[in-house]
Amino acid sequence: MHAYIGLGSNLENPLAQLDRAIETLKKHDDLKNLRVSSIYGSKPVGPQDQPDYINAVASFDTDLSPLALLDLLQSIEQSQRRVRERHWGPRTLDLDLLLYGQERIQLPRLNVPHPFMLERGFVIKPFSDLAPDMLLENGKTVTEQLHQLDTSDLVFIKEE
Ligand code: A4P
Ligand code: MG
Repeated sequence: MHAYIGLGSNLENPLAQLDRAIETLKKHDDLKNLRVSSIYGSKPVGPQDQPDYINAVASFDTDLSPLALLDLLQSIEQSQRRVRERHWGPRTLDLDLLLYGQERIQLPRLNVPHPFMLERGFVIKPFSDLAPDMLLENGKTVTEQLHQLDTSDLVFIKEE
């Protein structure tokens, strides 16, 4: 299955957090053909009294089931000592499963496609680096969706 994940960090040297997570993903035997977008900075969505974020999107092929993949993402978050304090609050590493092929998954632990991905410039912009012409669930291409969003606070940080 071809999967897309979102990576985010706003604590404890965010660039190093993302680089470390990407290295872990690259080395993992169950993930093949890993591709990573550029990294972008943005203002926090949600509570404003927290540092700015950096975000990226990665894609890969995997035979892991959706829940096994979620377990893997959560174990990587844990290994980078993510502090889970409050909803939408600051974090050392956030890994969200955005898409798992075309599947729609509604489980207590897992909602795919990620419920907020279409509204978030910090997801759709890096997504458009990897798959600009891909059709989203609303029938728009990633590029068309990007043009609907306010991305004025997004800054390019670096190419992976
Ligand atoms: N879960 C359900 N669906 C998924 C999925 N598709 N991928 C469950 C990953 N996890 C999923 O997530 C809580 C639970 O969601 C997990 O245990 C999993 O079983 P969490 O990451 O532990 O908790 P959270 O922080 O309360 O919420 P959430 O929904 O992950 O927050 P978001 O949506 O990730 O928002 N602003 C900017 N600029 N950039 C950001 O990256 N991120 C957030 C966090 C807020 N503002 C931001 C950013
Ligand atoms: Mg999350």
